[in-house]
Amino acid sequence: FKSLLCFVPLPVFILFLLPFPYAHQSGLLQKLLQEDSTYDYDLIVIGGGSGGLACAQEAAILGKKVMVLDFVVPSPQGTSWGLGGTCVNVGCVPKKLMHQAALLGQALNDSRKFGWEYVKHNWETMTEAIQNHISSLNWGHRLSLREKSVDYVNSYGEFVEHHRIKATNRKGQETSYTAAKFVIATGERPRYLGIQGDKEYCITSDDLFSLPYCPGKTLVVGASYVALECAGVLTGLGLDVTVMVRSVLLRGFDQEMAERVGSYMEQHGVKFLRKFIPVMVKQLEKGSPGKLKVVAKSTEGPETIEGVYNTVLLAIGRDSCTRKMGLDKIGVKINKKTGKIPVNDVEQTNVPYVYAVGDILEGKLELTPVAIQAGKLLARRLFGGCLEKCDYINVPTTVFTPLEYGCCGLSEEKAIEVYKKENLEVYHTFFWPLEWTVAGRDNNTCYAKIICNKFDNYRVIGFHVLGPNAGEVTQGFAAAMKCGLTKQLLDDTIGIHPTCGEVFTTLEITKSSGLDITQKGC
Ligand code: FAD
Ligand code: NA7
Repeated sequence: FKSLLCFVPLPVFILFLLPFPYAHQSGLLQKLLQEDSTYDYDLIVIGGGSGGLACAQEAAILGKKVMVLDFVVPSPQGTSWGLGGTCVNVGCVPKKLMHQAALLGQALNDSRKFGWEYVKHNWETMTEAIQNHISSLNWGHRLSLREKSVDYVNSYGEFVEHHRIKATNRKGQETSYTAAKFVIATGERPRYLGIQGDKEYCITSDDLFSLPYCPGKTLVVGASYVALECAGVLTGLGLDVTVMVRSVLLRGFDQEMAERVGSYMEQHGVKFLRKFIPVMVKQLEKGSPGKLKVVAKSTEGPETIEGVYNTVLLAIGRDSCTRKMGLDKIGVKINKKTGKIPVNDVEQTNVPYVYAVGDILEGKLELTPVAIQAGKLLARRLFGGCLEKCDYINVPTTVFTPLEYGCCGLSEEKAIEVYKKENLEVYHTFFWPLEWTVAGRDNNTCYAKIICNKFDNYRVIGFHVLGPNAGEVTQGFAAAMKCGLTKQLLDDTIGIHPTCGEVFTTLEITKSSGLDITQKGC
């Protein structure tokens, strides 16, 4: 029975047998049900991050016997952390708190115009406060699992045979557990360049937020959102920061917006080295921070350059944690190149009793709320009789660069690719937040853009905003887009004055008209 059950989920198998009275009379059905209950757990979740914790807790609320395994392999620099996964420990939470520290620096600058005196920043005070907050979140997660009777095991999970995993703890002790169903939610870890000196001397976002000393003059390698956010934070804290860009900024995002993000950063102190990649990192001096020499080569020709930095931060992408967990032993398919796991629309892998959520999914968004939603709904479908699937369309997100960029729906490039340029109308404008006027901050920098499908009642299919609190602004409009937001509905909405969000209720100028969008006043 066990080998059969590896390929056909039990409920489906039982349904299939129901019309056969023999199955019932002979006790076959009962045996199958007993087989299911002979596992240690109804569900084992591997990975205690955003997706895994959400799924495990929901399954426990629905009365199931659940275990979560979470284990952090220390970074090459030796950094490690507690329960909660990337977002809580080395992602969204410390990143947004450091972004806030940088914004406060900007506000302090502004405040001088309003009569306040300047104060200095202290890296250690900031990281200590942030790490204390993270510890409280780690503790909160443990408590929450205990309250819901979810067994939490701080061990590395690895499949050894069908329905069975081996859990290895920090001391190397191994225990084995079985479950009827498994959810893989192991997330990703930062990638390294594979050049001389990278693992020895470079740090990643895994190390930055708990770095015990101020990183000093920093080279950030990579140009995606993690790279630009980290570069923005460090510049905002007063450090000398250079970003080494291999090709474009924010690949996958609207490129007009990406360039606007970059040019604001450039105007506010971030240096960009475009079309270069590092080929060697050499230590010149030890220390906290020490001194590193970086040799880089052009992506367009034979030119090489050198630079000396205190810290080199790699943000060149993340690798899925799927290759060292015995997935081959039970036949779960992964994309050999990316390590991502393909799933169907109910987050089921090719092995029916094994599911996956979060960053490791192929072709899905890598965001905490997406992982949480997918994990929660998966548990409800598996154990609560619910049918709702995770909707991966029109997911809003925000890049927390010094000037925040929020978006929902399609980039202009993608919209043109899908709908063709002639079927679209793009409305846009610059805007000047009132708070920026007295502070003397740049006019004609904040920017709003919507992309509408002319042949679907001018439905808004892309929403983009570059400005203060873009995350807060975007969230509400994302809900409106879920409800089918059109240009007319935006025009019919009365704005809140004076805010940044109100700009979307008064958009008049189309991009195709070529009319001037610069602002003369607030
Ligand atoms: P994770 O949260 O990564 O959790 C996976 C857990 O599984 C980890 O604890 C890992 O150690 C553990 N694990 C791995 N393998 C095993 C194993 N074999 N056995 C046991 N445990 C294992 N998202 C946003 O929505 N907003 C943001 O602002 C944002 N900012 C980010 C900033 C940075 C710097 C980074 C790196 C990410 C950011 N993200 C943000 C993305 C967000 O953190 C991820 O999308 C989210 O954490 C994914 O959740 P997950 O459950 O897939 O995996
Ligand atoms: P991404 O989104 O995968 O982007 C990687 C960035 O690093 C991107 O700008 C790449 O440039 C650049 N890159 C990749 N390899 C190299 C090398 N070898 N040298 C120089 N630059 C390189 O990674 P992130 O870490 O920012 O984010 C990944 C996920 O983590 C994200 O979705 C969140 O969930 C958190 P390219 O454009 O390819 O030329």
